[in-house]
Amino acid sequence: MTLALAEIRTIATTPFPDQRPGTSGLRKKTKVFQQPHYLANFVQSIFSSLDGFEGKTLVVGGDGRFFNREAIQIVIRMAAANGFGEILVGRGGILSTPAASALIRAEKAFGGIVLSASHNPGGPDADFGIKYNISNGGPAPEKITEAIFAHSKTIESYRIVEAPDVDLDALGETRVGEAKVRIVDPVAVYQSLMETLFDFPAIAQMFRDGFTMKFDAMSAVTGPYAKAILEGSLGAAPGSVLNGEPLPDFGHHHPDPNLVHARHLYDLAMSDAAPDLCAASDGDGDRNLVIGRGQFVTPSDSLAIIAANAHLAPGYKGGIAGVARSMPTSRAADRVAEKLKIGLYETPTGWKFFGNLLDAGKVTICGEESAGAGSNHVREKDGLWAILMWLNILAARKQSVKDIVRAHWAAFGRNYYSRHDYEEIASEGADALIDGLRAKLPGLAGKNFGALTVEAADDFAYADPVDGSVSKNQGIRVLFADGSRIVYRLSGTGTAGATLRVYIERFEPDPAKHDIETQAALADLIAIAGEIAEIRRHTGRDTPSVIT
Ligand code: G16
Repeated sequence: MTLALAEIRTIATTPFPDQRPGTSGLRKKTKVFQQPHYLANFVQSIFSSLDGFEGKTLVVGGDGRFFNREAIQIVIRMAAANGFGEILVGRGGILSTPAASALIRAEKAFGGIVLSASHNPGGPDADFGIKYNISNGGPAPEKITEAIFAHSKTIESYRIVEAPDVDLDALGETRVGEAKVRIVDPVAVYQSLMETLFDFPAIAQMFRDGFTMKFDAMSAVTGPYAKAILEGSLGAAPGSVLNGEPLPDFGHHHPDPNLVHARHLYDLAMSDAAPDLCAASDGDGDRNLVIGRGQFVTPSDSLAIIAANAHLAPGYKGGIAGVARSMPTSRAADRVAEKLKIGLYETPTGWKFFGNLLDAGKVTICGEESAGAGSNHVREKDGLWAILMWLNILAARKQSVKDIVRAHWAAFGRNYYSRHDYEEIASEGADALIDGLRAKLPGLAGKNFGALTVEAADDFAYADPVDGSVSKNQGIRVLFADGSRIVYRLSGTGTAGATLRVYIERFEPDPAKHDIETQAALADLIAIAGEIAEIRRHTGRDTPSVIT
């Protein structure tokens, strides 16, 4: 027996009952992950669900939040003990989610482990998370996440190498047990990929011509990427990147680039001092926020506008094969797909559902209402990619964000859209609300609510057109005869109680009616949404906690 093999220890453990991955991996309070064996049980359950990785490469990195470094040391030692041949780790334990996806693909790795709770706050009293990505660079599909959960319920032991901590800050190679551990630059591969997709010289020229922007990295993972690309390669003025240093507690902020947690950017964009573009990304770098001077762009509109203009970027100049959006995302993109005569796919919430469509070449661009957009360049949504795409479109069209959005609405109509979140409500009330809705579904069609008539109502189910797998119970849809829509679902990413999400949408073709304030434009539907689901009775809340 070699010395390395002798260092492998098998540790006895008992199952934790709560390790079922949600919308995007396992997310829990940090203190839950810090319990003895908790993280190790889940990591072993991942490895036990996989076949054929002996001697192959695993990519490991995270968003830099509290417990990131400790978790990475555990993952490295367990990956070595389980038989991976090489472990690639982003320097400092840093890899944004899209950069991890890019690295898995570029290195032809077997898969990757990303330590992140995304846009959830970080710190000892906040959240932590872990997810497994497969060899295409994308989140593990349900078949694998369910296998991981099954293993986690019966686990009796895990394997780990006895070894000192790896120096995560020194580029280069070392060994842990029999595995090679390579610490790599977390930015380089991602940056080169972006250079192949976008017209960097044209964007740089736009900055030289006086274009101004503020990008808020929210003290999370995108700081190093944004500084290298925006201020480095593209020549945005120094100071264009705000909060560019990843901090373990994200500077006590909530790294969610929405109108609540990035309110300061919205206020700046609406002020006299507004730069041409305000943008932000989230904890792990996969979400994006885009606000032009005087013009917020909803994620759903952003997806539609990107789809309509992607051909202006060199990486997409041949056109796009199709567009996919999550079911609750507005149907603005559908109108673009119709005009371009390309496929439009409606999937359940969760980026993992886009993987098969991208791999099969059915779609090029994907997006979600939850501030996510991306393309076939990786298999995750990608915050900086979306912002670079916008910069490319702005450089090519030589118009403002506001003019581009207005012109888009004039050409395609406007989908007024809003999401109302009721966060941290009691799980019993949330379940009762959804059960109550399901019970009402058969009787809703044909019912009138004010001037609106329900045309159809169902619980969304998705049959994957590539592998035929079926995912049921993916959100309650109430569809009205005028094309309006209300969707209800419970979030799969929260870590306390339940979060009810209500998605409300109304289509307005008339450009003369494109200037109504969103909540006012949706007021009748908002009231109907409360009435149908009896939101107040089930949640005890009069108003949502977050409106986006
Ligand atoms: C994750 C998923 C997204 C999903 C979002 C919201 O994003 O990757 O696909 O749309 O959560 O999910 P839910 O409505 O279930 O909370 P992220 O940025 O948190 O990884």
